[in-house]
Amino acid sequence: MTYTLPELPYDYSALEPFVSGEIMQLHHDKHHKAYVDGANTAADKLAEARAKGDFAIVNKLEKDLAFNLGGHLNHSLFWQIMAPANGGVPQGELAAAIDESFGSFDAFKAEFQAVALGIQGSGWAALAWEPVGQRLVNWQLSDHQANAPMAQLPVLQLDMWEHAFYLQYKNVKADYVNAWWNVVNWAEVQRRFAAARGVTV
Ligand code: MN3
Repeated sequence: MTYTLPELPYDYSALEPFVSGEIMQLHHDKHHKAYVDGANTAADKLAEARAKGDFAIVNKLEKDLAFNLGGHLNHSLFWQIMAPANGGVPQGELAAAIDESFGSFDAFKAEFQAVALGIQGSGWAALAWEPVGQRLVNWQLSDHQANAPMAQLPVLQLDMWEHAFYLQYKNVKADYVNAWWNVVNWAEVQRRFAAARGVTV
């Protein structure tokens, strides 16, 4: 199979003024595309290695695949869980699960924000359904793929790589995070949460 770059579900400028159209265009067309291409290259080279029975560089290829496929998956989710500003908040079962896991929506937001702002280097803040403990957990993802155990099911992710905000917010990450809450698509987060809760591992 070949990984492909998904279309953005809205115009580049749809998330303004919170995320600029210039950032969205570069982010989707250049950065996300590079991860799609990188995942395909790594997958192709792994297939070649299998065909030859030569696994001398399997260590490098597995790391390349994890990084680039991580980038592809993260960005594919990221576009979907954003939408033009609607000022919404979580509803129903998602709101109840957030309350149960974190105490309150405000407590969740404060923790998620601290997770995002505390990332050293490049990474993501991720709210995921933890299917073993049956609860929601905030993870601090290093790069695209490190610092979280397998089988976490992400329902909300925030890109904290500099390419996601620097053109607009420079080094003031807190302004980026504060602005971003305005474009969270809680209906999509709820849809993903409902699907994730049905998974057992
Ligand atoms: Mn990015």
